[in-house]
Amino acid sequence: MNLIIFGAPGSGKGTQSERLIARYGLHHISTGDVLRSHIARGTENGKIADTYISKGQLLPDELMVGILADELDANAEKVAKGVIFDGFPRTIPQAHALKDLLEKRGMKIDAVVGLEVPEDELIERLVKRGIDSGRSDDNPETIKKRIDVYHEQTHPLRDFYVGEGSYKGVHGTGSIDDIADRIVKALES
Ligand code: B4P
Repeated sequence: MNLIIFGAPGSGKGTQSERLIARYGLHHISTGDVLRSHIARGTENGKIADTYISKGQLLPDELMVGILADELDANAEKVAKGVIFDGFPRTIPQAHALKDLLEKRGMKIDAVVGLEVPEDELIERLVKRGIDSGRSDDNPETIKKRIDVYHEQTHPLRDFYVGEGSYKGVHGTGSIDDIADRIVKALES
């Protein structure tokens, strides 16, 4: 099974990915984590990523797709057993690129889990995390920018995947356990 976990910043993608990995044994690719690892190691891509992330902007599609392709190649064996994509795709061109990258590997996306959370709760969660996350993008000004970018560039993917017949919207507020149960029900229904 190959899944995309989709939602606004702070919708709980990372949190619920952990539950799905534990249940289905999927390989986790979080593009946010991949980029933060590049930044921590001081790679060329990390230096570029840092300039976008700290402003709450998305990396250019071409660069991001190249980084994702490297990640798929570096973990080919695990990837073949099933993947959860967390934070990718974030634009329509990235969705097309993902389709091509997977087709070349004899794979496809089976479901897109969309975590639906009201904006005031997103802001509250990220401001709370920012108190001790040390992340350059968890401050009120950048959080607002990230949510604006989500509405402009990422939210249109919801209709794209509804059109593909793979979108499963899940109410993303309440306890982490309750949301995990809703996701499993949506996937297994
Ligand atoms: P990400 O790391 O993906 O950042 P994010 O969208 O904010 O998601 P994150 O994983 O942090 O939060 P989550 O929803 O899990 O990306 C960071 C940056 O990298 C982007 O802004 C962009 O610049 C760049 N980037 C990444 N991918 C890219 C791409 N494809 N193209 C271009 N650029 C890209 O929320 C977690 C928070 O909510 C936690 O604090 C958690 O404790 C809390 N939470 C979760 N569930 C909860 C619940 N039920 N109740 C209360 N709190 C809850």
